[in-house]
Amino acid sequence: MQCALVSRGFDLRDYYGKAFDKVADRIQMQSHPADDPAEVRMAVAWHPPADAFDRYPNLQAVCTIGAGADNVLACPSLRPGIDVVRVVDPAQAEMMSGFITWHVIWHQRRFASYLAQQRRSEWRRLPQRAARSVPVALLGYGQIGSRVAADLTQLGFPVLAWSRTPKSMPPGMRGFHGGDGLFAMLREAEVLVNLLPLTPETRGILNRDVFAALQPGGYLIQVGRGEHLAEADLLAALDSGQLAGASLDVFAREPLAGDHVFWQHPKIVLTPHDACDVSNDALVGTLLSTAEAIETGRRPPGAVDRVRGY
Ligand code: NDP
Ligand code: OXD
Repeated sequence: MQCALVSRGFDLRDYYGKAFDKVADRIQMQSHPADDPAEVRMAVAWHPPADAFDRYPNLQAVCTIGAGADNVLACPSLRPGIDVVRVVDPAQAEMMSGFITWHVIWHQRRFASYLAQQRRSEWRRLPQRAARSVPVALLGYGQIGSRVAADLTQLGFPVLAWSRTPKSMPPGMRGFHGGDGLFAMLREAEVLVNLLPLTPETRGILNRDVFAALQPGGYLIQVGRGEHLAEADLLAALDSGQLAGASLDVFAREPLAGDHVFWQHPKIVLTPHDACDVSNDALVGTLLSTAEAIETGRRPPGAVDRVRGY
């Protein structure tokens, strides 16, 4: 099967060439624009150019190279009826959980203060706080959120989680849903972790009302999408002390501009959208199952609900 590689700003082969080699006997990868567009029935895409899919009249499915499908769903040339398939990867959920846990403990154990003290050669012990006294709220309880919730619970943190639909939660966690549920959860939380997909309902959700509802001196861990965050509201919450700090991995404009205020902000820890990529193995599995579904006339596993937006 012919598959077009469609992205803006970087070469997908640089990241996932090994995965493409593994499926080469079944799926032939063509750089976009492909020479024989009518033969192309699937694509791998990340931030595709606006007109990218116009070229392929027989395109049936587009695989993302990530857990989030928002950048493909937003492409104007994605015709109705083309399936968008995201990668669901337990190995990625495990690594995301490690990343998030590190930032939760960074806040709980006051490592930002200790780093500042070290820079001043200052020996001073700060009050210790047990994990059980630092409630963590998760926005999103899906593939990744549920793994993070389990791991944080294991470490003793009280975990609250917000989803669109009600969930039955394991012991030690509490679930919330809907607008009222969101604010009921936030009022009990000190750390807020954003693990939502970007949809019309979730765009801009990290805003002043949400920050104000958290316990004073709260902390934000933002690993969803940059467009979830109202940047000016975050800066105001950091300035007022309502938030003690924030860890940011995703940004509305990536790469983040060199003169952006976030780079030098003393209360912000910043990483370049690096919380965790999907693994080669998971991408191989997604490519093969998508090709097989197209060949047998089925909907590919992992196809997102295009109306719901995730
Ligand atoms: P899932 O689709 O498995 O889970 C999404 C969760 O969000 C579900 O619990 C869903 O609720 C909830 N949700 C969606 N819309 C709403 C809403 N309007 N109100 C309340 N809850 C809502 O996604 P993943 O866990 O796999 O990934 C989540 C996101 O994490 C990705 O979309 C991506 O943005 C981000 N990500 C970032 C990475 C990074 O490197 N920084 C790496 C990987 C992912 P319900 O269960 O009811 O459907
Ligand atoms: C993402 C990913 O969706 O890296 O951000 O998987």
